[in-house]
Amino acid sequence: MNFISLCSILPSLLAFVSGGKLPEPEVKVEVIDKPLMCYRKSKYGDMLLVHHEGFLESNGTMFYSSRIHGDKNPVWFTLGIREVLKGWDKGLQNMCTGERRKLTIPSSLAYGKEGKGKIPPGSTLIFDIELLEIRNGPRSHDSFREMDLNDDWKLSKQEVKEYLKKEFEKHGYSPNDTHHEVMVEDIFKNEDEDEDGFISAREFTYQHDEL
Ligand SMILES: *[C@@H]1O[C@H](CO)[C@@H](O)[C@H](O)[C@H]1NC(C)=O
Ligand SMILES: *[C@@H]1O[C@H](CO)[C@@H](O)[C@H](O)[C@H]1NC(C)=O
Ligand SMILES: [Ca+2]
Ligand SMILES: [Ca+2]
Repeated sequence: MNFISLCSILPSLLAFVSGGKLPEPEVKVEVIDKPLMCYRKSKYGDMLLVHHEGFLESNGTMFYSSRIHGDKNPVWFTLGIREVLKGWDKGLQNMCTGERRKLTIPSSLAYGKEGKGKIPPGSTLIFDIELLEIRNGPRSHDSFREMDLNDDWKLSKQEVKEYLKKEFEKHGYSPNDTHHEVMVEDIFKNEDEDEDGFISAREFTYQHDEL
């Protein structure tokens, strides 16, 4: 086989080798209402205050409304750290204060094959979400992503150490393994709240009250 024909079949060969992976499921985003003025758009790491209603796509039943259920107050959450459904993290970016969106979320980005409570297994969900306020997250989402070298959404001691080393070098200090290890132990003592040996995105984002 010559080079040219190899090039022409290579893409399909690669697609085959990678196991015909299904495309990443997507959230369908529809803007219901958008304010005239938009001073700030939501991004990963921001804290968002929302009112929301959730419906089953199958028959339109509303399974939750923050205006009716619970304490009837809107809820705060941090965007992009999987504190909420994956479909919310994907579907609520670049949103203006005062904007209302309808999200159609496939089950794989919601409660999956198991379902939950009133939500049957494999349910596609529809949410009507109104963004009331955006605030700065307590810590930068970007720096977490930068430190999380293997993208497993938690920081190992090794990853934190690598980060310290880089920071030291950036500021003109020579790295010192012993010193970094002491620092890492210190950091984990404060941040690894559940003591599982990792700093999760949530542990990272919410700083603990200083004693
Ligand atoms: C809608 O579907 C859910 C789950 O299958 C079921 O519990 C509920 O009774 C249905 N509601 C109506 C109005 O059919
Ligand atoms: C490295 O750090 C340790 C602990 O802070 C210190 O005792 C040691 O002198 C340092 N080594 C160097 C080469 O700077
Ligand atoms: Ca990691
Ligand atoms: Ca932990």
